[in-house]
Amino acid sequence: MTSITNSKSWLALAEHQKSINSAQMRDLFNEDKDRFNHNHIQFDDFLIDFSKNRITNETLPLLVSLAREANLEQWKDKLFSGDKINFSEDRAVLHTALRNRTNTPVMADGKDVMPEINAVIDKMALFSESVRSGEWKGFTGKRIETVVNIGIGGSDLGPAMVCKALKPFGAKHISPLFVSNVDGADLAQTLEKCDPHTTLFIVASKTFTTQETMTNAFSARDWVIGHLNDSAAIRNHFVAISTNKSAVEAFGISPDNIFEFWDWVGGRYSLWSSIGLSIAIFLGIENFKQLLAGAHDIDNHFKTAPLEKNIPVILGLIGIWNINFFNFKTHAILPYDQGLSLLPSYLQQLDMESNGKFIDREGKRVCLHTGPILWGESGTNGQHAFYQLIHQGTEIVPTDFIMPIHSQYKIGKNGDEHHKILISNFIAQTQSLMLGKKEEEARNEMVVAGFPEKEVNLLASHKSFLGNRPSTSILFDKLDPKTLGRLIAIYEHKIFVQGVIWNINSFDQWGVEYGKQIASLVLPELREKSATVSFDSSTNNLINYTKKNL
Ligand code: G6Q
Repeated sequence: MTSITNSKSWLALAEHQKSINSAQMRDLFNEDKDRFNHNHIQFDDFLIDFSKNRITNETLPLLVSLAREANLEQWKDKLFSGDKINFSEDRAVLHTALRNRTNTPVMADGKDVMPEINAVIDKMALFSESVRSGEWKGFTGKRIETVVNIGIGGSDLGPAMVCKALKPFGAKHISPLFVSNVDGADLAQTLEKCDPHTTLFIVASKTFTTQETMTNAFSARDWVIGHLNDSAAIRNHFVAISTNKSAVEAFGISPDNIFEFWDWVGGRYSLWSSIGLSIAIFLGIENFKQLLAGAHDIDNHFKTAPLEKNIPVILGLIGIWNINFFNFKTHAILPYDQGLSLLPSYLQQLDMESNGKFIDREGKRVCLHTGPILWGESGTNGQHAFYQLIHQGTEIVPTDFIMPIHSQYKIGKNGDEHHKILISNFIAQTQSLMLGKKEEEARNEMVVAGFPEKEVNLLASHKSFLGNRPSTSILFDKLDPKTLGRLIAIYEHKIFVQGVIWNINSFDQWGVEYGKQIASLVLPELREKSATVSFDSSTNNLINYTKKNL
């Protein structure tokens, strides 16, 4: 395949970028009073405003042509129909089947996967309900009050983010906790909050071999057995989610307590599978199904909406425009919702693990920038920290502002004063990033405010803002399970769109596998008393210094 950078639309976009490189969004808004109208998409209660990006009326048609030239429509078909598009692992990519609430057959390797998916959802329903109702008892006959998910990466971030985001929908009598880091502090501090009689551990690991998860799981097992004085207690206090049944059984978890999933579910796309068990227990299975239903709505939208009106497509293309044509290499996720404070980390994995790749589908080095460095923090906290750089730094950071119109909580004056302040901050930020403030404007402001001339001369430039900084706003009515499902699926498909255009496989993760492979190289050396000499001088000395002082 010839590189996308030689395609007609790419070359046209490069020319177009040159012609608008110095255009100022504030002028574009002044010249076209309707700019918002033709640069937003509405989908039920979702409003996606992309008008504060550095685009003109010519940009989107060119970007959409690029998507067509990259065969996006055909790639969408391959995604949904179970083709093995994760060719480097010889796997289909079927997280969309997990939330296929219409139950139309989805084939993988010639077999409809829907019956198996539905059977696991039914098993999750029965189990989560028995834990919530108290029918499932701990070894000493007490009901479960704490559920600890032990997992890492894709087996942790999704459930942790969702349980935090949807806390108001959660059971009041069950605390969901998450342990991921092999740093013993993580498990130790979590266990301090747990009563062994009333704690259920979910060991979540697709492979059931991940060093961090297994180390934490073994220590948690020792803790339970140590407190309850009987290894038979494992049956009541441990369940597993894995594709590796034999390893789970070897750990001592009964086959009845294994929740299955499949190799065609990538770790970072797995919260929709049984990896979501902690979500189902905390929120209840009906809310878990609503989460699935929300994602399914976006799957349908992504499948059927014309490219020009397709939310993930437009977001993906604007991302390409910013990264590849403006060279803006990072992207900030700024949710104005405290519940979504883990969303930046969640999306960081989803995006950077999917598209942080320099080898294309033909095995050659790509000749363009791929995945952006994704980062972020909830608003308004970030405003008092890194927004300084976003407003006045030398690096331009495109941003996604995410905002529910209604809060999950009623508190303060009239029950909504906090939320009005939050909304006003979000809107003010997007406006000022776009508008900026010329030095002359800063000077005039200071003169009107009565500052002495000397101070005006000293400070006007410091108080100026270049503006023209791109942002996209994503609004919805209220953060609930269905809405969150939609939001996550929008980003999943956005990432897919970009991977298609960059001609990379968004679904493998050899960088992560490499980390797993090298994790055990140093450990034997740390256990060995004699001096280590087999590595480079820095590594040898780091090991030897540690051993000496351990
Ligand atoms: C996700 C990655 C990675 C994975 C973890 C945990 O796409 O592959 O984050 O989820 O490394 O792996 P296990 O579930 O196998 O323990």
